[in-house]
Amino acid sequence: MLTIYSDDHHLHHGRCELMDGQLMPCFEMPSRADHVLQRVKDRELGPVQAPQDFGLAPLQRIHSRDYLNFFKGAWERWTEFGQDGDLLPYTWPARTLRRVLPTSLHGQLGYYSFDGGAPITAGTWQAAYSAAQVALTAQQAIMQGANAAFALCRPPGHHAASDLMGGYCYLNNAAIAAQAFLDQGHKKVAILDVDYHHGNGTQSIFYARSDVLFTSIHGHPEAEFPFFLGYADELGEGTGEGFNFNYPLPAGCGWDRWSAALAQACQQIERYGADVIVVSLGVDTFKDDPISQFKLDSPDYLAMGARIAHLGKPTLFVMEGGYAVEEIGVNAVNVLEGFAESTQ
Ligand code: OKP
Ligand code: ZN
Repeated sequence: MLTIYSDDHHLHHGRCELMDGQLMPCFEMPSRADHVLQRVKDRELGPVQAPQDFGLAPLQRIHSRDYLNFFKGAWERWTEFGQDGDLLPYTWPARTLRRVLPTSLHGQLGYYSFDGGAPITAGTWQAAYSAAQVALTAQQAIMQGANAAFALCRPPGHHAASDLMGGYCYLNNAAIAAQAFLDQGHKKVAILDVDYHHGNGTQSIFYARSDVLFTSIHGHPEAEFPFFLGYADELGEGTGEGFNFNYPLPAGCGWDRWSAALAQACQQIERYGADVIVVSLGVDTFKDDPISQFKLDSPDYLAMGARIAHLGKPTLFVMEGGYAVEEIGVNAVNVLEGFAESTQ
């Protein structure tokens, strides 16, 4: 299987995040992608190629122009204040406040984010831009006939909405790739989000549309980030009604229960009749993940890949979360190897 990877992810290295009342080093760190790349090489999964540059146009299909401009220019505005620490938001237009766009940097940062978990550093725009190009380059390989490709994206993307960053995410790599498939002639794209966290950004982007089916298996939002989306009764709206399926699961969930939800999601994808599948591949469902509560073990990821292969469709894997850094490579590449072995 072809892997697309860019070293540019190293340009994004947030200093800290707020966790249980303490500032902790960011769980979303560069070594995550380094470990995945190393495992791809160790296992000789296939060639590793650098991304092409498709420019801003495919990003603008998903993200609003004002959001992209804000994100691109935010760091420079911050340095004009003589600052060089991470740029983090601290006020959001929650209930009772007005959703106006203030003129100040921090006002705008609150407007364009939904949490304080997405620090902007000097290289964050470039890293996120390159991650989107990684996804688009892997997407192109599938358009050109590959039955699968791996976009080794970092930072992740599935929490990013059309004009919101948050949850370590800035640009929605999976959504950008899904839209590219449609723009290049496909009619039906199914997204399968297996990350531990609900892909609220992806769901929101496609919620009113029937050309993208969104399915997600995740920690129940009653108890887990992102808390305010990802419930089972969210089925889509308007034209998109019946094209959104959430499978929230309780803490402690292991492979038996998780794989039963996967079977249901796959059933929806088969019923939908997708041309192509985009997998938001987070492996923070792992038993030793430091911020998650599921109990999947490394061999389970082989079975996950095999079940996805059974759908029999061209499949784009887009890297999302996974914070047990030592094991992230084994777990992510197990999904890809499980897939590859079942399609041979
Ligand atoms: C990103 B992805 C407090 C906890 C905030 C945010 C989780 C983002 C996960 N620091 N957690 O879905 O893996
Ligand atoms: Zn996650």
